[in-house]
Amino acid sequence: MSHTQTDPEGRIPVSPLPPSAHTSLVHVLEHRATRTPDRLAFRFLPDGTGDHPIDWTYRELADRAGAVAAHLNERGLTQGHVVLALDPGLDYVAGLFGIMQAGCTAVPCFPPFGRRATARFLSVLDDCNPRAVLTDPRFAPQVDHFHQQLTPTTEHPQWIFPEPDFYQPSGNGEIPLRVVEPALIQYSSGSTGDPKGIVLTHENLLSNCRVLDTHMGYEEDRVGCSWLPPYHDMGLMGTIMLALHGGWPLVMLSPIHFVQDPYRWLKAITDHKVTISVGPNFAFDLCAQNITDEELTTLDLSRLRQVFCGSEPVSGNTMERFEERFAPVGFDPGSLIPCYGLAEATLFVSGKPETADTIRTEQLDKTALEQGHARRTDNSDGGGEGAADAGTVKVVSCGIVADGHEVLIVDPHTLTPLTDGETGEIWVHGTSVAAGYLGRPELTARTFGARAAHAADDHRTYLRTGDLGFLLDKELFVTGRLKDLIVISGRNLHPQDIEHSVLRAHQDLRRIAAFALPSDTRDEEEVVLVAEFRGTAKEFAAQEKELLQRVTAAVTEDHGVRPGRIHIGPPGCVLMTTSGKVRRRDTRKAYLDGTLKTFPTPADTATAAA
Ligand code: 649
Repeated sequence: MSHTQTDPEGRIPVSPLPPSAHTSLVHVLEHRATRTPDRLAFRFLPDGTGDHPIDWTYRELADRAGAVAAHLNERGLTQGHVVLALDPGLDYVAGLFGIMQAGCTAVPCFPPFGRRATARFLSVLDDCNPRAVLTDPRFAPQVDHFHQQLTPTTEHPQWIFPEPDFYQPSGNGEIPLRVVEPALIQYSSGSTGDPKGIVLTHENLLSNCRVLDTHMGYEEDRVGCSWLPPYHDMGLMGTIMLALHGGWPLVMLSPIHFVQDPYRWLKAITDHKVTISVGPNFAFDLCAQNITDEELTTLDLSRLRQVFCGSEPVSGNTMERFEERFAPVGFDPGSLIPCYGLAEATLFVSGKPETADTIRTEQLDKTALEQGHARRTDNSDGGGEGAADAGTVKVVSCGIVADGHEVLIVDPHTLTPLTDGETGEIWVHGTSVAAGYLGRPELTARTFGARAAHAADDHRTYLRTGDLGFLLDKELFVTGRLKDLIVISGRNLHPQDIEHSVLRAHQDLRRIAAFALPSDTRDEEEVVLVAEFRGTAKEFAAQEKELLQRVTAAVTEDHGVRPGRIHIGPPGCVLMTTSGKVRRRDTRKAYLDGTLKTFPTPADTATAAA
């Protein structure tokens, strides 16, 4: 949650403080437009090359954002969600800050171009019920069609199709600056049918900028370059907001231009004397594989000092290939920064320390790692040496945790914190952690309000990332994703949460296993529960009906799903590991095979007695 002081209407008061002390990025923009109006803020390469760059200074950006804010306020939009579905470019940046400056909450979304993007766009509209949509005039003819496809309960938004004069300050009257919480709803890139809007406060956005600033250190001549889509955390909070906050220019090109020809990224870095950039692992592979010898001769990567690589597993081999391919044109391997983060934590969670010269890789025992233990097989020195042999795996460190933030590695079943080198779920605490998911209190409580077990002195709540990893000498290694075992109607349910509800339903229920099975009657999965009852067969028979009712009520109430089947049996019916963890998959298998322990039925008893 935000720690920012707001007035009763949720507005943040305007302040004349320097950027480090500002309460929103809109204030930072205003500050820069006043102090350094003529400095270059953003440069966009409309055709992906250096031929026709468009430059905006801080003053120009602030004027255009102010014009957007004034237009919105004139239309009665002084709060509420405004979907921002413009194409990548400078107008998008003006739209972003203009929406926030108007007092509204920005909801960035890919424009509704093509079937998948349109489906996604409509599901975002249904989920956040925006008061307005800011998108390109070419979509104007489709508005009726869009409205027909929205669910009936979604109010029709105002559609705003900016023509070029939209961004021109009208010059009459005050430009509003009324910043209201929350700042932004970030839709995670997950499934279209189940969009989850992550609610970010102004403090979340600033916090992420501050920790990245601290991590990166100060550089006099910093220039950034990004081709990432501006609709998601990495291209939005990681580049546009970070550049504005830090006061250095950002050169932007469209993701389409990058994918068409990855050379354009490295050429932009060369031409615009770029010192910092970012991309997912695949981008480094594309460049290492596709850039021709002839193109290579036109590149100079010697000014690059920081290149972040995150958002998917970082491959040591990819990094090596990139280093080798571009060393002849001045690329310094020390500039690569493997990093980890997620939109639920605004963006950045960890990255290679500024002081490290090389990427740190560890050669680990494969079998041990599969069992959750990071065991070195040699004296890996972080040099990124050749391919690992069959029994080992090479993992790349995602560096140290963001300043002021905590990462816990937790056994996802017992919720007990694990020690260095043990694999578990990655939990994060800190000011960058978002307020929650829009309109989903239970999911928010489960995901953002976790507490560790057996950690009496730790009263913090944590974000459960759903990722698996381990810490080694204070560095974070990400090893995979914790499979959400129960998926019902597009919802991911953690079995341990359901089991917890069952435990609380009745004092004589002890071990529980929850898992999903296809429903017999409906075309979807359902929750199946196996629970141990601490009592005799006779006691069970007397209480069976009440037990079933209580369990059903507790699970339905806590999780919004009604268990499809419940098996209550004697001790031993839930299969456990020797260390006391529930073996859900094995219990599920035994359930299907009909080999679970059961209480004898009255008929069994009668037969036995005969
Ligand atoms: C992850 C974002 C975080 C993400 C980025 C720091 C110009 C140039 C550079 C610049 C500024 C201007 O994927 C990246 C750190 C950027 C600084 C840029 O500075 N978010 S997400 O919500 O879409 O997905 C999160 C999930 O992705 C996976 C995890 O499953 C995570 O839950 N993920 C990784 N998996 C494996 N290894 C990693 N390193 C991962 N990072 C994210």
